[in-house]
Amino acid sequence: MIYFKTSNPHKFDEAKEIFKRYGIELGQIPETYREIQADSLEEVVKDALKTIENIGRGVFIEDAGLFIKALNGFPGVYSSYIENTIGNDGILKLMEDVDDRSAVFMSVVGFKGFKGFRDFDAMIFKGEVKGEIAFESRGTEGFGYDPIFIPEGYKKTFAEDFELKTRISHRRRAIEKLARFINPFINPR
Ligand code: ITT
Repeated sequence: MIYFKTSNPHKFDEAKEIFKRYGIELGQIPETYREIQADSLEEVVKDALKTIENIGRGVFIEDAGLFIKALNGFPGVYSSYIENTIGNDGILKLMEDVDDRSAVFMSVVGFKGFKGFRDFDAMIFKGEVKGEIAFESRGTEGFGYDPIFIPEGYKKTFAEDFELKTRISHRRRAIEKLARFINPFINPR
C-alpha cells in the first residue's frame, strides 16, 4: 500500500483506478501540501517533497495544471486559483477571439519512499497530454478544466468522455510511470 497526499477526491479516484491495474492498493492522505509560488510545477513539487514526513511507507503528491499557448502558459501554476476565481467561463472569455486554441495539461508527481524505498528518495515523474480549448463548456464528468479541454485527435472534452480521460490523461501518464517504478518493490517476484 502506498499513499497519495491530496485534498482533491477526483485526483485520488483517478490514481486509485490506475494503481488497481498494478495490484497496488492506494490510500489517501486528504491534506494539502506546501505550495510555493514558482515558475514550474516541478519546482512546487520538489519543494513540497521536503515537507513530507516519514510515515514508514511510500507517499506521493501531484501538482497539475493547464497551460494555454495563446495565453503564454496561463493559468499553468496558478490553475487552482484561477479555477476558483474566474473559472472555465473566465478562461473561455479570455479565449473568445483566439484562433490558436492549443493547450497542454501537465502533471508532475513527486514520490518519497520509506521502508524498502530508501534509495529512491524524492523521485519525479511527469505526464502530459496535448489538446485544445473548446469554444464552450461541455460535459459533466471529471472536474476542473475537463469541460473545456479536448485532447488532440478527439472531438469530445474530457468531461464528455471520462473513459478516454482515464486512458490518456496527463495524470494517467505520470502515475503510470510511478506505478511501473514501484511495482517490483510492492509485488516482488
Ligand atoms: P492538491 O494540490 O491537494 O492535490 P488541487 O485540486 O489543488 O489538489 P492541483 O494543484 O494539482 O490540485 O491542480 C490545480 C488545478 O488544476 C485543479 O484545482 C483543477 O482546477 C486543475 N486540474 C488539475 N488536474 C486536472 C484535471 O485532470 N482535469 C481538470 N482540471 C484539472
